[in-house]
Amino acid sequence: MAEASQSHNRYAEAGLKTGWTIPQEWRSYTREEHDRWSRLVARQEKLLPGRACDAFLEAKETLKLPSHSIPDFEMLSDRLSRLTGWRIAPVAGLIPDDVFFDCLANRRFPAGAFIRSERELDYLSEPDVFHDVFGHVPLLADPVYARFLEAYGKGGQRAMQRGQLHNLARLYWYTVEFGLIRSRDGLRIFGAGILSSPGETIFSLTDTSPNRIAFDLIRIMRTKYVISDYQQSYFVIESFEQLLDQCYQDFGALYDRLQAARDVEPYEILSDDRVITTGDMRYFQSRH
Ligand code: HBI
Ligand code: FE
Repeated sequence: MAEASQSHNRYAEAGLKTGWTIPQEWRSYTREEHDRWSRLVARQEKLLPGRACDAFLEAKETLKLPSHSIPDFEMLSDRLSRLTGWRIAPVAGLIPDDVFFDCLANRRFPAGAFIRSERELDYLSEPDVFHDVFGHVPLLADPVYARFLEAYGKGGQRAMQRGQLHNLARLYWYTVEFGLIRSRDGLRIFGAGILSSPGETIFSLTDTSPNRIAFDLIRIMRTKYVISDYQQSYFVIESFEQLLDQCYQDFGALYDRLQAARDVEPYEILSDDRVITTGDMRYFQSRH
């Protein structure tokens, strides 16, 4: 997520001048921008029933996430905060790690206020309003997920002090962004990076290429990731309770163990992994 976005971003300067949270200025979105939101939402809503986890689909209804216009963050925050206390903080793009963690620790979700350009409809490297609000915000209405993400934010300071942010960032990557969850009817998606991508929505659940491996905290924190392509391994949680339970602990001892452990490549399977599907890696081989 480090590449500079080439889309026109009317907030870029405001962010630099006034701190990291900026006014959303909802009235300044153009008809084209609202229309782009509508098309992105429609495309995902066609794909997500039976693929996204129930908690996500239900929360999207409970929050009345608008389908035809970019949400007003204040209005949406008012509904969300009544449920779990979380609010949405408009930002211009990526913010520094310490600011990001501080937001999460205080139940503030930093969300890009700008929307991707027409050229970037399928993929962009910076988090925009569609990725952040459509992808991330609904699950913040789930009380258990809400506590997990707050705990993650609180863990950030500690990881930074220890120089092990890369380990913690991998947890975020393989759960909050690209996580799968088991349901009675098979695997479902909860990661926002998948939920905001039509291609990866299908790929992550049904393609024969990637590995799908049961969630294991330390294993995930050892696993490197590639940012600009589909994942070579997806990790599957049992429930948000499991996620919260595993992460609601002092990571000090984990970090000590991680220092002694080697990194794992994104495609690797380890002997004690609980493997759900072993990928044939066809997609990734064709990309070389
Ligand atoms: N800023 N706006 C924004 N969104 C992110 O997801 C984000 C960020 N800054 C830092 C950051 N993520 C990473 O440090 C974490 O994912 C670990
Ligand atoms: Fe994200």
